[in-house]
Amino acid sequence: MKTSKTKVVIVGGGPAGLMLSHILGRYGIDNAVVERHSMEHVASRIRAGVLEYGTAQLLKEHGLAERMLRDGKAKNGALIVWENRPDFFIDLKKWTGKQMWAWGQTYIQEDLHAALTASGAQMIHEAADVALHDITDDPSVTYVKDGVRHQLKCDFICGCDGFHGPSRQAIPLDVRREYERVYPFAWLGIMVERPPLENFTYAYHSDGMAMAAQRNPMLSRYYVQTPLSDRIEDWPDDRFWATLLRRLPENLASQVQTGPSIEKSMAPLRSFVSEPLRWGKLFLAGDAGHIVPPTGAKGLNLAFSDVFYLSRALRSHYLEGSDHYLETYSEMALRRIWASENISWRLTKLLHVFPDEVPFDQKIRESDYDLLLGSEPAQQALAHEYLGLPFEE
Ligand code: RFL
Ligand code: PHB
Repeated sequence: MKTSKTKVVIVGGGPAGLMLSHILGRYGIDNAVVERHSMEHVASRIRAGVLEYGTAQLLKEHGLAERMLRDGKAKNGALIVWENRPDFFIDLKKWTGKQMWAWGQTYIQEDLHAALTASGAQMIHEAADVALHDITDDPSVTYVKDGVRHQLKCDFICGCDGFHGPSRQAIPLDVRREYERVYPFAWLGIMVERPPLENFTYAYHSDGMAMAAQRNPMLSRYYVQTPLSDRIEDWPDDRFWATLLRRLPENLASQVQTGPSIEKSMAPLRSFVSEPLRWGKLFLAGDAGHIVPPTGAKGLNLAFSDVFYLSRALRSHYLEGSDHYLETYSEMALRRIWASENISWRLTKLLHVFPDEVPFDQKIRESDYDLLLGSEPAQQALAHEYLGLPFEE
């Protein structure tokens, strides 16, 4: 076994892991990223497309916003459309004075990889059998690369290895509390090389939700709610487009430019939080500690706010000799996480048809929407929640 030492081992090289490595590198804190897949595999996963104001600020602050500012699009909010009811715009600009950004997770991943490569950061891709050891005392991470077993000794382990990674599982069951809601439907998403609709648009329809998203002037992303039991093979492009167009109001359906999908994927919806986010010298960040359904566009943004809190805590520890932020990391990050869980759950409930619902549920849903249409305080509250809470001091 080959043994080496660093200060912080980051398990997982998704957006949370690479962003954490990038920021720690800028603070001069030695770290290594250990990722199971190849960079190409990680970068090919099509996911988020909406960046909160705070996420965009974090990218700017750390020299990663050049491409977003050039090729991304600042947006004033998102649109909700509703079968037989007026449209509603979640007006971030009006109620918060701030904007969000249309910018893809895959581009951020590419820029992070390029920045880390340029700075000579330690990124170990295609690492097999990654395991965490001795977390409360003398932590280390082992892995196998090209048939050779390695051990990385460290001061801290940051678990940024997503929902299925080993980090959360390393926290004993009698310490870990998990809160979960699994939804009885999925989102089927497609990517198409056609100009998008002007607005990110969530559509409520009695057949199920539909959504229009965007990546750039020639790349659109669309989603439809499907039963959990459906498979991608059940959804040839023709069926997808017919479903999407039926669920959108006529004025928007007529603007959608259809075409052959270049990617198609299915995601079950889940709300999940694991508490606490720290155990001994292990800290969880991003999807490793929590999952939101995509309806609020919060997953990547939460991963980045965790990374903000965790990088500040490690900087304080190494550069200022204070452990205050390490001690409060879990509690502080969880406050923001639960706020995002809350809005993601409420938007999911508002916009989807649940297979087991009764007419009462539909009446409540319509009443929730009518409240939004008619109440400025409700509009203002939703705008603040969709924008995302500010990072805590
Ligand atoms: P990731 O991206 O899952 O990365 C975790 C990394 O850990 C690696 N890993 C391991 N490495 C070593 N050893 C092991 N044993 C390992 N096991 C796993 C994995 O290979 C992977 O590279 O987690 P991270 O970094 O926390 O980032 C989270 C975000 O990716 C996620 O929250 C968002 O994509 C969620 N999401 C959205 N978020 C937004 O903020 N705005 C959106 O508009 C948005 N849209 C979406 C979304 C997620 C979606 N899906 C597919 C779930 C739309 C969809 C459809
Ligand atoms: C996306 O751009 O893929 C996207 C945007 C907003 C959401 C979910 C997904 O709520």
